[in-house]
Parts: sequence; C-alpha cells; structure tokens
Amino acid sequence: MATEVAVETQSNYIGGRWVPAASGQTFENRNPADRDDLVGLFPKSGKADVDAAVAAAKKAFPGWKNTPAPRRAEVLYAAGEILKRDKEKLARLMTREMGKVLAETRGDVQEAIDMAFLAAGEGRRLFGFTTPSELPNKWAMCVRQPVGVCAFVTPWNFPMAIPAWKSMAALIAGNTIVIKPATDTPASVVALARVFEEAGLPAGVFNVVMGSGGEVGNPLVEHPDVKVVSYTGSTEVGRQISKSCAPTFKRLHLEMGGKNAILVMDDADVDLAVDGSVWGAFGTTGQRCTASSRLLVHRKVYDAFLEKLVGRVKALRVGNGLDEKVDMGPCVSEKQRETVAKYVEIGKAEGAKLLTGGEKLTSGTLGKGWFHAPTVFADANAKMRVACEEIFGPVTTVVPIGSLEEGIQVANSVAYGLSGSIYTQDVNKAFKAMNEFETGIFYVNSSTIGAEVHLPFGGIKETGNGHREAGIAGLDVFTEWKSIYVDFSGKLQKAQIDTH
Ligand code: UN1
Repeated sequence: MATEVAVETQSNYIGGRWVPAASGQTFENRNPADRDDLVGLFPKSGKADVDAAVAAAKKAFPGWKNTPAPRRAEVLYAAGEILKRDKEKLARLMTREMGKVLAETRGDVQEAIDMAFLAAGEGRRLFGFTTPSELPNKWAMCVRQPVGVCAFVTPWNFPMAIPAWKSMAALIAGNTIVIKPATDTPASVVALARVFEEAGLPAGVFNVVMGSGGEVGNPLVEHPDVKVVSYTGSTEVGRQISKSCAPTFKRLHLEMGGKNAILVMDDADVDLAVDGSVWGAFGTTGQRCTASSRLLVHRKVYDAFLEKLVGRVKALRVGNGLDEKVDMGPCVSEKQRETVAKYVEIGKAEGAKLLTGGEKLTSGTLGKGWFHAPTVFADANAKMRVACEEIFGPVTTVVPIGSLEEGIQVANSVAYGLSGSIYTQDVNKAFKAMNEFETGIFYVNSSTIGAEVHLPFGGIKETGNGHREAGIAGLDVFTEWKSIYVDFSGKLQKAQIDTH
C-alpha cells in the first residue's frame, strides 16, 4: 500500500501550542499491514514534557471549571460535528496506523461522535438532587463538581473511541486533561486534539504528550498535581499504576483484561451463534477487551456449530484493512503477533485441538505486515491456558459443555469479568445467565462486543476496580459530590439529635 501523504513530524500539544519533545527526539509509527509505510514521526517525550503539560492543565483548570456547563457543551457539540465531517479521513488514518478494517475504524470514530453528543447533552443536565432535610426550615441538596487535572493512558485497539470516552466525560464535568496515547496509535489522538482545537477548546484544557509508558506514563500518573488517573490496558500494568497512585490517594479508574465467553445452548439458533462468534472473536483481529475469546458450546450442537464455525473462519479474507474487501487486518505489532504465536504453541502443547489457523501469514504482500491467521482451538478444557488467559489476538477457544449450570460455572471460572453472552431461545435460561454471569456487560443472542456509549462500560474481578466509563455512570470518575445544607431557621439545629 502506497504512502498516502508525506511523512510528517508531529508534536506534543501543550497549553494550546504544538511543541516538540524536550529531548528533540522522535519515534516512528508504521503501518502494521505494511511496514514500508511510515505513518509519521512522533515526539519521544519524557518527564520535562509531562511537567509542562500538567502545569498547563493545572493553569487552565479554574477557567474551564468556571465556564458554565452548557457553554462547555457547545465546544463538545462543535467537536462532534467536526468528527462527523472528517469521519472518513480519520477512519483511513486509523486503519493505516492500527490495522483494523475500515468498517471498524469508521465505527471507532462514530463511537467518539456518539460520546461527544452524549456528553454535550449532559451540559444541560449534570444532575445533582435536592431532598428533604430531617430538620424544619433547612434545605438539602448535592451537586457534582470537577476533580481537577486528569491523566489518561490509552490503548491502541480503540485509538479514538477510548480517548473520547474519557475526554468527553471529563471535559463536560469541567476537568482538564493530559493524555498519553499508546505509542502504536499516537496519530489518532493528535487528530482528536486538532478537533478540540478547531472546536474552540481553550488552551491547556486538553494536552497530549507522546512517548513510552516508562518515560511518559510513569511520571504522568505519579505527578502530584494529577488528581484522577484513567487507564485502559492490561491487568498487569493496571496493578502497577494502582501502586503508583496509592501514595497520593489519586482517584483511579482501571479498565483491563477480559476472557469473554459466548455460551451456546442446545436450543440456540446455531447460525446466529456462529455469526456472533466469528464477529466477536475476529473483529479487530481479536484485539478487543470484549473479544469472544471463549466459546462454550453445548454438546448437543457442538459438531454442527464447529463445522459451521470453521467454514466461516477459513473464508475470512485477511489483508490490508484499507481494502474494502478485507474482513480482518493484521496484529498491531510484531510484539503482539509474537504473543499470539506463543499462545498457539501453548494451546497445542496443552492438547487443545487446532481446527484452523495457527500460523503467521507471510506470503506475498502479507509478508510486509504482522498478519496471523484466524485461529480456532477446540475440545479444550476450561483450565487450559488458552481457555483462561487473555491472548488479545485472532484466537478463540471452544470448550464443550453439558448444561446451563456447567456453562455458567465455566464462564465464571476465569480471573476476568468484562463481557459475556448466551445464545438460547429459552427466556428462563437467558435470565438465569444474565443474572449469574460475573461480568459488567452481558448480551442475549448477540456477541460479546458492541457496547453503546450511553450505557456503563466496564467489568468486575480483575477487569476493573469498581468504576465504569461512558454512560452517565462515567461522570462518577470525573466528579466529586458536594452535599450542601442551607439552614434558614435562624437557630442552631442539630441533625440526629434534635430529631429524636
Ligand atoms: C475494548 O474492547 O477495549 O463493545 C472496547 C465494544 C466496543 C468497545 C470495546 N464498543 O466492543
């Protein structure tokens, strides 16, 4: 694939200005479908750049906080309109830097548009509530207030949607931001910053610092002037960030791994279940926290399901995501493809049956990228590593089950709890699974992916730490509740004491 635009050197965005890293150095961002295609050079930043960005965000905070929320909303509405106008261009850039197919990068930008409009709508709501006081002539109410400077460390699999989930919610609530995008996908966040700039967001409210986790992420999450950290990525890094935030009692929102199960019951519409499984397992090349990486299939439909599944997976067209005929793009990087290859070996060694895939794709132009065949393991038992650990690539593992109870037990046997799904025609089974799956998201007769922005997104167990993003619930991460009592009785009244 030919390079579409001249290679540009991008800058950090600090205090409303585009500035190079203090080090003067840059790092390369290459197309994972074609390593000859250099998407751009991005600033290799460090602590000095982080300090400058946090200082800019701190300085901008009082002005943004005191801007009425309906006025803040106007900027977000404008950002939503610009994203709509530029959707195709942004989607192409994202496919080029990250690899997922155009239909999906269009969806990623759409998720940012949806989030902009959802958050903007909150500008005229941001509801607190009033409630009767237990004392006469006393008023009781509570309001949401912004917390301060927020630090975001964002992943490469949803290069614009996830930064938008976090940013739009934080901004409407009156916070300011420093974001460190994944080094595999900085261009999409640079593009988001340009959208905010054009929309009229005041200088210093949204700042971008690019570079590695060690050199930028660590000083950012440790910075004493940062009040909220929101991180999406691996459970391992989330655990480290948790420790970094503890000494200064920062508010921390974590969105981490998943090993999401689709439970296919004996009464399921098998074709529909296969549709959902292929989409959930191989959409985004399996690189979603919500990916359907486990398929728990009732023995009565097991053979029929596998036959259809394998047929469909073999027919998937793998290639450069800019080609509209392609179904699945590459892994995001060589490192990610190595992880996939390692798990394929683990699966074989543990005795799971490799039904299709299992190899890197290197012939012809595919050899220029980090392609891996869509891979299905079957006849696995629930304890195998390929059935328990997050792979984050185009691999799904099928486990036979004998009953609803066993399916739920196996689904809940992993460390994670993000998304789950059941295919059944029986309303009782659907409700039982809905009630008993240990996940933050659940689907009936639909895949494990496809969350919409106006519902809370997040998981339990080792997926999260009790917070949610998107929806109205997402505002909780970025606001402090303030309870206010107004006594207009003209005398000293004592709660809990005068009343009893
Ligand atoms: C993720 O996998 O990191 O529900 C986010 C979905 C998308 C978001 C996924 N809307 O799959």
